[in-house]
Amino acid sequence: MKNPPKTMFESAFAEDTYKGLTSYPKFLLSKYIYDEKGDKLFQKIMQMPEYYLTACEFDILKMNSSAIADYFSSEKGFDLIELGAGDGKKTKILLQELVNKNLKFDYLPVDISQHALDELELSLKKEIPEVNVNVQQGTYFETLEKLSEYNSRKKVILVLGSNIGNLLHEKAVDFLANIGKAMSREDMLFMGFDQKKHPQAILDAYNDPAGITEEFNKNLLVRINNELEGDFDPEKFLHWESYNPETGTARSFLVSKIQQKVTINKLRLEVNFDAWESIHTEISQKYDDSIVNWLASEAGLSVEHSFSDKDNCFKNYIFRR
Ligand code: AVJ
Repeated sequence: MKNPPKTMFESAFAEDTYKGLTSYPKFLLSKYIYDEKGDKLFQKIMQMPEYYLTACEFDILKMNSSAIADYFSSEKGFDLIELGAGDGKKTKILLQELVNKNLKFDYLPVDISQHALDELELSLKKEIPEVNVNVQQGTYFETLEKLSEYNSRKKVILVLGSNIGNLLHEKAVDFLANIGKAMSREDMLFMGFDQKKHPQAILDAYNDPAGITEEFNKNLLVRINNELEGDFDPEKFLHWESYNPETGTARSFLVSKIQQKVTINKLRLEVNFDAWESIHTEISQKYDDSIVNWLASEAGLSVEHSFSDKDNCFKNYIFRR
């Protein structure tokens, strides 16, 4: 069956998995890593010494919180809208500073997971009770659209953690342009971009010796087993990372150690792997100022300011329309 009808699939995950495993070369989409177990593994990754991104961005926010708060500030108050809030560890530095400065604002974390939002709201109540929290369950763009319809005061949109790095440039431009559509002239976008650096540091961040990143990557196979009745043996695949310093693209793969056949019942699919055949699973794009400026201009935005750590390991940019 080359082009099975849409109705054959029980979910987007099923459809995308079918497409990826019947393509050549094979691929899977990294967004499906993040079920409950994937979320937990990513929390672990953020605490690994090799995963420098989190510590670098934490330092940037810590060192520049006052200047950042001044950029955000608005006389009539503002809405701080965070796309993909996670556990809010980094955001809390900014929230504390905004509270210290007595600025008028509401914090609107946006996430697909109501559970993640509930936990964030609870921890904020304990740690920074002065913050008005107004959680938004939904997809980024539905929520942004909704908010730009109702709201007249300044919006500051926050995207931390270089989450944009999972998108190829063309998709990244779409992402930025979609955010831009929801922005008025006084609004701001504050976004993190991991920077090009020593290739070995990047390879180490995505290939830790403890194997946490490997487990994170293989969670795709585990999810296929659990949700689509697959029979992948994760042991029969190895995690492989590559980094191209010319394009700034880090790529993750799962490589079949042997020739093997995998059955996925709910897709009514048998997948054959040659020995050493790969499945591409994730990209983690690295940037420099000229790439970020180019992406911004393609999306109809411009860079107003940027903040970086002492080693230029990571940067947070402020964009306007
Ligand atoms: C959540 C997309 C920023 O690409 O660095 C971490 C995900 N993948 N280790 C990244 C990830 C492997 C992460 N982002």
